[in-house]
Formats: sequence, structure tokens, C-alpha cells
Amino acid sequence: MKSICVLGLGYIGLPTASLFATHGHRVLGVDISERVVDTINSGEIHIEEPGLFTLARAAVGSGNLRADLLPETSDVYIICVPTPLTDSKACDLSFVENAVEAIIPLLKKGDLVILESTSPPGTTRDLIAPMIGQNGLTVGTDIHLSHCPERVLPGRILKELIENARIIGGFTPECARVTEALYGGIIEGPIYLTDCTTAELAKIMENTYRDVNIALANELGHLCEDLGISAWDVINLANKHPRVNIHQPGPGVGGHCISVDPWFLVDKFPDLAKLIHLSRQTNDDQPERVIERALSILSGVSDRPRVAVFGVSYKGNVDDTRESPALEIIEGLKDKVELRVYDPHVKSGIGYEMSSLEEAVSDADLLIVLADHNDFRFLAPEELGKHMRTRLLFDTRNFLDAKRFRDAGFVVHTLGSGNVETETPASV
Ligand code: SAJ
Repeated sequence: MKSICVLGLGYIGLPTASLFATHGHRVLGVDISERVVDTINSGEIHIEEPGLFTLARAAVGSGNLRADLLPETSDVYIICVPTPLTDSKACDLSFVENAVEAIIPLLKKGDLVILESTSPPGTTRDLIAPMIGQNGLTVGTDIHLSHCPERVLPGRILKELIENARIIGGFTPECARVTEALYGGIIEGPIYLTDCTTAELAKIMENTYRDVNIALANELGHLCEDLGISAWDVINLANKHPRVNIHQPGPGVGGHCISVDPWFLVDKFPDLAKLIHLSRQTNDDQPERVIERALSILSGVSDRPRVAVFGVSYKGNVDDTRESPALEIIEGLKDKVELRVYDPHVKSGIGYEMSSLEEAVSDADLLIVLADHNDFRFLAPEELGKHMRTRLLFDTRNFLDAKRFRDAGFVVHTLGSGNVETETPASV
């Protein structure tokens, strides 16, 4: 049993703290927000994530997890604070630096410090180790230091936290082994040991790989819209090849990971990370394309068209709106059309008033679907159509049943497809 201090109680810190606590460790969760600390101590949680409420409540109920505003002396310190982008698209490491500074006075020989936050390659070795070293303790012998990047998918965090393979990058091989001994107690997936800079770059490249491939899919969508065919059909067919996995076009890339991490490389290697930079720009341009297409679909409909936006989170079935392309799309449309916004997972907090489903579709001319929430699959097109003034649908995820909407009298437009009315052949 160890005493563990987890700094940052967000999407990664809270599940991690809860998991260690339910595995018998005494965990103190630290957050700068009093609201977060109070919420957790009262057995509630402040984020939506399947299974997390039950796990966190069990952890707090067992007496092994409590939250506070300041860290306390512990055996292990796990840093799970945000590493957002600065205005100039560099990595803002100030939260990491603040966390390290907060624990430095508490450190004693034999302690283990782990950075989980996604950070530019070199952060653990060249920033954190020297900071700790200033305290007279030698990193590698007195203090063990590692980078252990989180790799979990929002919406599946608990399952992936336990089952995913984990990379542990040690400041020294011994640091990696000490960290492995700790995480081996809560993780069922394989653990791979390496050095801290390799671990940092491996983590960023996972998300960069995805960003570049989404950019490729988005570019394919542009070609297909021009050709008057469907990128979704092209992808379906091309992906029958055993070594091809084209990703999916969409309204843009959101979330705090994929739309952020590649910039860390662009910032650090402006002359080398060219493909990465272009992909970022391609994906960042998608919201503007959605706005333009929506306005062109609406041309001639009415002087003051009414639009219902469905889904503002950055992807389906989560309540997270960080970097969501929907925010930019709403911003771009709100002065040009009458806009109503509905999301079953997001009730407020986007700087735009949310509507109920009924309010959103009432007298609308166009329904734009931006997030692929499962709830939307159960929409009854006939019922929606009755409330709308004009039956237009723009599906930016190609996930609604277009045939059902067409049968209910809708004209269906799909992002990545220049083909408005044609059915996808059954064989594809
Ligand atoms: N998206 C597309 N097309 C696709 C796939 C995704 O447009 O084919 C969009 C989504 O709609 C969303 C964004 O990209 O807006 C990112 O969503 P995502 O589900 O791909 O990824 P995240 O950001 O939720 O989580 C990622 C994961 N990384 C990888 O899959 C390589 C997760 O495992 C990481 O732990 C997480 O980033 C993180 O914290 O870094």
C-alpha cells in the first residue's frame, strides 16, 4: 500500500486516483478548483464518463480517496494536469510547472514522480528533472521520475485505463521499473518500458497519426464533393484492402488531444513537421467548409433561414465540448441564420443558449447533425419533419439513416458526398 498524490482531477486524474484507491492505496486527489474538490469529497463527480460515478463513489466511500486543494507528503506523485495550447500554438507547460513546484518541498528520498500529462518530447528529462534536482535531490537515485502517458479514449476511459497497453518512460531504466511495479497493480494490459523522451514522442505520434489520417479523409471528402460521388463509398471500398484504413471525414477535429498534440511538434520542429502542420490546417478548416455548405444548402429557402444544430460535443456520446468544431460552426452561423442548438449531453456552458429538441426543430428549415450521439439514431424523421418548416438534413457524420429521412420527405446532404439524392448501393 502506497500513499499517492494525484495532481489534477480531470478526465484522467479522477479515474486514475479512483482506480488506485479501489486497489488499496491511500490516495489524495488535488485540484485547484474548490468546486471539484467539494464535489468529489461529497461522493459526486463533475464529469460525465460511463462507470466513473460508481468507481469514484466506491473510492471515496472506502475512505481511500479524498480531495484537497494542496498536495501532502506522499510516496508517489502523479501529475495529470492539462497541457493546453498557448495563443501562439505552443504547449503551455505552466500547469505542469506549478504542480512540480507544489510537490518539490514535499519530496524525500525514495519517492516516485510520474508525469501523465501529454507533453512535448524532452519535458520530463529537460524541464522536470532539473527542477527537482534544484532541491538537492538527485533524480534517478534519490527520486524516481517517469513519463507514463495516458492513452484512454473519452467515453471508454475506465475500460481502456485497465486494458490498454501502457508505455512507461523512465528517467533511468530503474525509474521505469519502479513505475511498472506500481501500475502493474491496476493495469491488465501489457506494459512497455522505454526512456522518458521516447515515451513522450510515442504518445504524441499516436494522436498525430490519427490527425494526419483524418486530414486525409477530409481531403478525400473535398475531392468527392467536387466529383459528385460519396467519400463514404470510396472509403468502404478502399478499406476492403487488408492494409488500408482510411479514417472518416467530419466537421473538424475536436477534443483536448488530437487537435492539440500535433501542434507541440509543429512548434518544436517548424521546419521538419510539414505534413503534420498541413494536416492540422486541413482539419482546422473543416468547420468553415461546414458553414459554407450549410449556407449554400439554405440558399433560396428564406430571407431568415432557421437552423437546428444537433450535437455540440466534439464527438458522439460525450459531454466534452473542448475544441469542439461545433463551437466554431455555431459562431459562424449565428449572425447569418436563426439558430437553435440541442445536445442531449450538453445542457449549458458553450456561450450559446441551449434548446430542447422540440424547441430546436420547431419551424426549422435545416437540421445539421454535428455529433454522432447514439440518441440521434432513434430520432423519428416523420415526427421531426412535422415540426420543421423545410425538410432539409445536413449530416456531417454520415451516421443517420438517410433513406428513412428521404422517405419522410427530407432532402439529405452528407458531408464528404457531392451526391444529394442517390442511394448508396446495397453492396457497398
Ligand atoms: N474524428 C474524425 N474522423 C475520424 C476519427 C475522429 O473526424 O475518423 C474526430 C472526432 O469526431 C473528434 C476528434 O476527431 O472530434 C478526436 O476524436 P477521437 O475519438 O479520435 O479521439 P479523442 O481525442 O477522443 O482521444 C484520443 C485517443 N487517441 C487515439 O485514438 C490515438 C485516445 O486514445 C487518447 O488517450 C486521447 O486522444 C488523449 O488523451 O490523447
